[in-house]
Amino acid sequence: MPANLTPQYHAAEDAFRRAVTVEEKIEALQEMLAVIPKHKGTDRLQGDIKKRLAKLKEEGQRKSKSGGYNPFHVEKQGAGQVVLVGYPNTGKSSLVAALTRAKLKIADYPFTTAIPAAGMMPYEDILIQLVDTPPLTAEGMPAGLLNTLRGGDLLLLIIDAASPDCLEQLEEMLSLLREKKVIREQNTGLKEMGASEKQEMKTEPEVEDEYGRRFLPYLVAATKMDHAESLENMKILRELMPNLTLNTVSTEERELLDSLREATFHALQIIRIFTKAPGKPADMETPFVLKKGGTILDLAFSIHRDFPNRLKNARVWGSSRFDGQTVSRDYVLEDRDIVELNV
Ligand SMILES: Nc1nc2c(ncn2[C@@H]2O[C@H](COP(=O)(O)OP(=O)(O)O)[C@@H](O)[C@H]2O)c(=O)[nH]1
Ligand SMILES: [Mg+2]
Repeated sequence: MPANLTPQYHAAEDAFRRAVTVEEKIEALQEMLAVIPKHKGTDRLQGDIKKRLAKLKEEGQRKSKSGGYNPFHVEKQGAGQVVLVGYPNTGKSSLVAALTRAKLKIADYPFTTAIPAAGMMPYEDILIQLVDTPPLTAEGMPAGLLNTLRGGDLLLLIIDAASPDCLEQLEEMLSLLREKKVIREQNTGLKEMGASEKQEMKTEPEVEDEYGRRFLPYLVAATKMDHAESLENMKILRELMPNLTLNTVSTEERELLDSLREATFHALQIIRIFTKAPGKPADMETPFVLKKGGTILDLAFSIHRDFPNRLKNARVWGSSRFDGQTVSRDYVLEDRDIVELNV
């Protein structure tokens, strides 16, 4: 029996996908349950939603019982949240300090960073949140860190280019994150890998976790490029992992820092949209940020939950065939488009 789901249901499901906090997720699931057409064809779906709701409520209760404050939960701010991951002394805190104005403890001994700390990184007209974290260890992850990672939009895996252990650390880090299902299996291009194994990894289906969230994308950055050994180490790393996209960086080199800002922006897969009121110039200072592939409807939704209902028409300057073209609600926007929404 077909489910015949309504636009109302799809809108609620959309809200669930956008939800970040447990509270938002619960709210969205309740809405889904409220508007889902009640008949045999949706029985299983209804059961599934109820199960997810129960699980989230339990999670929310656990949180409030433990006092409400969880240092490993970092509230999202800005255009995207990028969580740094790496072993001790690889330069995570220094990098966050160099890219943001955050004041962080930096020292030549390990475990200076005990809990996550965030700073905002300017990139052109937006701010991207960087989260510094306590390090991975030989035993794996410190308690709580997994939640911090899962909460992010993008991981920035940090290795120390000056260290002879950097290849080993990168491999360990990748396998740990795969094992914890934070990142998906992927062909990293290791030469010693057999051909059949590579094939298998490529065809690995995109799996989601129990909340319908996808595995996180990641970037790899090698720090301390100003060290004498770094260039040679990176040459070897590139030979052994030819398919790896490696961002080399140093707190001492402005250009490398700027390239990393840009790589981070692109990896976040976001677009910036400027809005204008009819007959007025656009506000070119503070763009709305949408996921790549975002539509007029997504833009309206991000301005206000009710906005899509009131929207009469929209005009676009930028990606449209001509300036000020009237477009439909499902028009896919591009980075730096200007949009006029009329109600
Ligand atoms: N020369 C150089 N030293 C760095 C760089 N980044 C970090 N360091 C040094 O590496 C050590 C560890 O840095 P820290 O940021 O605390 O590493 P974390 O444990 O990963 O947060 C400190 O002594 C830093 O001054 C860099 O780009 N160049
Ligand atoms: Mg640190």
